Amino acid sequence: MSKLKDMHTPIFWAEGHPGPLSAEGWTVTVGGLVERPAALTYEAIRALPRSIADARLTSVTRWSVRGEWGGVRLSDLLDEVGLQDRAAHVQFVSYREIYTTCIPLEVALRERTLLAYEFDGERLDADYGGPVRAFCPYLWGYKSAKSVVGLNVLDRSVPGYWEVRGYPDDAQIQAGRVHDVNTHRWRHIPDGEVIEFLD
Ligand SMILES: Nc1nc2c(c(=O)[nH]1)N[C@H]1C(S)=C(S)[C@@H](COP(=O)(O)O)O[C@H]1N2
Ligand SMILES: [Mo]
Repeated sequence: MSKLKDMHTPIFWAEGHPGPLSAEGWTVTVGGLVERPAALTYEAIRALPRSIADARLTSVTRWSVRGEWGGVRLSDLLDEVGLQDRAAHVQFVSYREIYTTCIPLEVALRERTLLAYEFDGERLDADYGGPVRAFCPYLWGYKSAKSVVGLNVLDRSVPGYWEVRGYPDDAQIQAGRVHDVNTHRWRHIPDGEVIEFLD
């Protein structure tokens, strides 16, 4: 069990649950418009500076879960590989390469956008996108690709799994009611990013 599971956080695997995934041998390739393309093992990702983002993952299907997401800031990771001048978007590629999604570089570089491997101090299991997933609290949850095996820095946004099925590419969080997974209550959220606990 995990805290996310204890709270009954929904588990979304639109492309099908991959089954258990092991951190051992896990590699994230980083390519596209970078100076030094890399293949980072799970251990190499863990060796990068660890950051904690107290923030919410908020789904367009109107639920939201808050906790301390731990991982490496995407900005720190991208510093390691260096960006080329034309870099403008970051594409995440999930395990099996069926689920992809892109976020603007400007959002990728914000302090709470992570390549996350923990929630409230526990390692993420495959249900919740372990061993490493994108975590981007500034946009709807479909931008937070799970079980990431690739990052591609691009000069344009490539529509991903949900974007080709009609969800907006900008994924701006809209005001309204969401089910708060932590408290089992409905709460109102304002437009825009959902970062701190909102009353
Ligand atoms: N690979 C993959 N990543 C994914 C999804 C998915 O179906 N497959 N669903 C997305 C959506 S719509 C949301 S809201 C969050 C949900 O994260 P969770 O399943 O860990 O709660 O994951 C996102 N990342
Ligand atoms: Mo979602």
